Amino acid sequence: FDKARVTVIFVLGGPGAGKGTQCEKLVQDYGFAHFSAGDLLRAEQNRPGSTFGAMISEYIREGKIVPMEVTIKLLENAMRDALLHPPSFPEGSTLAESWKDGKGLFLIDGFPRKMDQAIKFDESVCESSFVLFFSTTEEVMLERLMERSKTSGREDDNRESIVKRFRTFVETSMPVVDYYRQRGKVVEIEASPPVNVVYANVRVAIDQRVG
Ligand code: UP5
Ligand code: MG
Repeated sequence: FDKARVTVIFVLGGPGAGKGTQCEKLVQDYGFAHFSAGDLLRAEQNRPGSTFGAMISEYIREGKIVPMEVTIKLLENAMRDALLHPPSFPEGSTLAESWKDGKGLFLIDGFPRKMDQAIKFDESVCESSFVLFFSTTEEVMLERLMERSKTSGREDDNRESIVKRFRTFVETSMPVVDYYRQRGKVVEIEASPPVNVVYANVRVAIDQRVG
């Protein structure tokens, strides 16, 4: 992707930290296209005719990272499609206009979460402007995910999978956050407070860096 035409913000944080919740709000208020790597993988898993369905399902239940080729391809396709057919946004989304000039604004949620993905995406797709990193405790995340499990239907919202997801996050995904932190790219947001308090801090970070 032409760096002048796309702005990419990576949204990272542990399982249940609130990445998806905060991204939804940013989509409404600013006019970002939001792509959750996990959502794209779940859609691919359920797509009739997909050759990856069983593999993805197995990885997600085990809390492991799906081989990067699959995830990067899904993200690239989604981004390309959004540039060709810009999403529509509510009246007043402050940055929505830029899509009309052929510019794309992307929130990439839950990716990259392994070093190989980070390096490959930066090299072959696009470098991110910065990383929004939501940090909170496992206690908070566990409580949120157990509550969500009552209605989410996600096959990884059970205690056994959640513990595995936490382990992968610490061992495999935190090194990615640290890698970007060393490059001065990480904006860390305390994610334990109520949604709107977290969001107020997110807005400050976005307003300072995008627009
Ligand atoms: N909630 C949110 N914010 C709250 C707040 N401030 N106060 C109180 N409650 C709050 O939120 C979780 C729940 O908490 C919701 O019920 C919400 O209302 C509440 P959500 O916004 O959904 O959190 P999020 O961080 O998005 O949690 P999610 O479960 O989606 O994170 P994961 O990172 O675990 O899941 P993801 O979908 O990104 O990935 C799933 C799996 O896909 C991975 O484990 C992996 O196996 C695979 N994957 C890959 O292989 N490669 C990738 O690149 C990406 C994923
Ligand atoms: Mg999510």
